Amino acid sequence: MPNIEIAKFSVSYLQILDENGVLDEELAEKSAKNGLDREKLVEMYGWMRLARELDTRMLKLQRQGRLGTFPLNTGQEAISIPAALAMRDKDWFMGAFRELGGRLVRGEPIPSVLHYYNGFEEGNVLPDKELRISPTSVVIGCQIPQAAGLAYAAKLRGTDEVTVCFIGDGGTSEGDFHEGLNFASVWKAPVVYIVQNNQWAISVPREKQTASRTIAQKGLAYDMPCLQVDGNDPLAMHLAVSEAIDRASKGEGPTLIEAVTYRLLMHTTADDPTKYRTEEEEKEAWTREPMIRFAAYLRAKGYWDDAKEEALLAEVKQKIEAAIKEFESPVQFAEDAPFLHVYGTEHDGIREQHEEFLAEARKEAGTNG
Ligand SMILES: Cc1ncc(C[n+]2csc(CCOP(=O)(O)OP(=O)(O)O)c2C)c(N)n1
Ligand SMILES: [Mg+2]
Repeated sequence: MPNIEIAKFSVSYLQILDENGVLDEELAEKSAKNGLDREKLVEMYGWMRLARELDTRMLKLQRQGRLGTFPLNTGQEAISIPAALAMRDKDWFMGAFRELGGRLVRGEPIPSVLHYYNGFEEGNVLPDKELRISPTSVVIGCQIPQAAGLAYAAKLRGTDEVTVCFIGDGGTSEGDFHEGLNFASVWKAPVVYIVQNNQWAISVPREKQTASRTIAQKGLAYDMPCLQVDGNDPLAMHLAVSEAIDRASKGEGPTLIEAVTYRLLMHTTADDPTKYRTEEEEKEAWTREPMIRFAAYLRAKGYWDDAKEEALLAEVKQKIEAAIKEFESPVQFAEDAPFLHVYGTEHDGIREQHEEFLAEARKEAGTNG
């Protein structure tokens, strides 16, 4: 029997700014033409600094008993922030739970973030629906087919709106991942899937997660453009996401981007990574984190200096403290509020559960009516 090659595949890797702040000039030019001028670069660095400081401050609040459990974002700022900056206002941001920076860029208020992680679902009720940010998806993978559906609906309505959906490396082992990608590809749904491959799914390391050499190649099975990107390089992420959004908005369908990064801190505040990984591994990862190389690059370009850093830090800290003050001032969320906002339209099931909940609450309060 003849052995005829019927298909050949390859996966490419994109990096523009390496860990030493050294640039690929040709690609950098492409990135500048794509909108990353001096002003946009400095803006991006500002968002990254805000996200890093907020993460650090939230960890302290949690340790002081002033905030509930939350997932740490430190080290992953160069993924959701450039992605959100590459998005247009009309696009949809569909997060998992490790996209703090991107949410801030899209306009999610810091007090909303804090309320959510303090156990109030109301943190997901954003003051402005037009922000087009989905609620946090704690159920791993559930947002993947939802993103395909949302994108397909936008297409059916005749818009050119694109959905940008985030997933963790662990999320790619869920059935939802394959169902979502399959649907998106068959129906050419305008969606960009970004896998934040941070090497860990709580205590499960990347090599136990999948035997695939790359996570990007999982898109090949669905004949979807796919690539691996240095997820610690904000320039590369911005370019990759911009191009994918462009393709999707022109009706050319979905893209899968594997953003390679590292979860520098614990999974959530309830986790202790010293139980399952070494200090050496963490130390090595810190040498590749995104803020140091980005600052070095901006300084080399003459866009950044100590005085600017100091001023930015003061501004960011002030913003965070003001948000904490707002978050900690008395607020009354109605105990039945989730029944009113989780679904966009009322339906019998929810109405029934709502009534049951109110009856139970009245009984507990001893008022019985
Ligand atoms: C369906 C489901 N199964 C299990 C969990 C428990 N869980 C929460 S986070 C997590 C690991 C997720 O890892 P990954 O997708 O790599 O995202 P990361 O936390 O690294 O950002 C697991 C298993 C869950 N939330 N949902
Ligand atoms: Mg992970």
